[in-house]
Amino acid sequence: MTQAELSELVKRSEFTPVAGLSAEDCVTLYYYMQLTRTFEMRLASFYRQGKMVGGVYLGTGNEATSVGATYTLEDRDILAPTHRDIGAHFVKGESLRAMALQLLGRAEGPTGGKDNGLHQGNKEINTLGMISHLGAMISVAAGAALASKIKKSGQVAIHFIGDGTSSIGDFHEGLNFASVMELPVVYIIENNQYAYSTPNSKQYACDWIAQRAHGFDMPGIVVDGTDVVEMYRVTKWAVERARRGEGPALIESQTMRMRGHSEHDSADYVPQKVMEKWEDKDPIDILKNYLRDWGVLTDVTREQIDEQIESEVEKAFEYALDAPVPEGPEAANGVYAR
Ligand SMILES: Cc1ncc(C[n+]2csc(CCOP(=O)(O)OP(=O)(O)O)c2C)c(N)n1
Ligand SMILES: [Mg+2]
Repeated sequence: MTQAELSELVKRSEFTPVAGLSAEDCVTLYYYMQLTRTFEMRLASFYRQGKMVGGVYLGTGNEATSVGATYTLEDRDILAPTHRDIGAHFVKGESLRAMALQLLGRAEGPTGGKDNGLHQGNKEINTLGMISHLGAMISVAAGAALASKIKKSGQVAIHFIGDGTSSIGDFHEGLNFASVMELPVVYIIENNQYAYSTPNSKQYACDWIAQRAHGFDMPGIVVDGTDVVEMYRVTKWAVERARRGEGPALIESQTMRMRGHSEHDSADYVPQKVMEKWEDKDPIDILKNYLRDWGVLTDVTREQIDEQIESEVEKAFEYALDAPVPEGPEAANGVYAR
């Protein structure tokens, strides 16, 4: 849906902006979070139907983090997403069709059907393609911020990092470099409590990963990552600070990976009680309640948005499912093999 279409649906009520977000902004955030959930649930069923192969990593529970943080960016800014951030790609301007073609490995997709993960970047919207090696993009995001500083382009970069990824050496090297060079980059830890089957208690000994920021002499802030408004507010502060030339920041979003590591994983190692506790903090439900309590959207209007999202997602996948995969010889072009 376009911004104009969404704005039309906003209930004309007295609304005091929260965290600098207008009523229209709040509805747009809802649109992107619900779009992400709907799109990803289709992927989950495609995987079960054998229509998708390989790893299918969903961001269920991470929507407020990736959507809320990315919503702070200007068009010129740089997004370095990770494997839970389909929502961030959408906010930055990636089309549903391109994303559907990519994830179904179609020839017309951004990687020509050579890959079906979130490894695509898009120069038009300043999104960097990630690689799977955890931690490798931390220095790449710092490098993009260094280029911005040298060119005086005013661009800020944000990069998402998993809790498990924060244990990798590259994390310390990258954050140290960013701080020493006073780079305009904001690192966001998506602390979703698990790295595959490893719980946080086996990952780090400190209370918060954000505490490490002080060792690099940058701000370290812990945020309730199930609350999109909080996520936006804190990230906005860090992005504006970085744009003023005051250097990097580390934000730790506390949230939960509500599904397995990938769709093959039942996550039966997560205690039932832990999952139930987080189910009560579903980021989309929290925003729905805000919208209702603030008088911004009636439930009926919100359901209209949901229906519209269903049809947009349906259309994108209908196109992608009909689109061809790359032909034999072309499928091997540009692909490294032993
Ligand atoms: C260097 C490296 N080691 C291991 C892996 C395999 N691997 C991929 S994702 C993942 C878990 C990452 O956990 P986290 O950083 O917390 O992100 P999450 O998946 O929980 O969002 C692992 C171990 C990898 N891709 N790269
Ligand atoms: Mg994790």
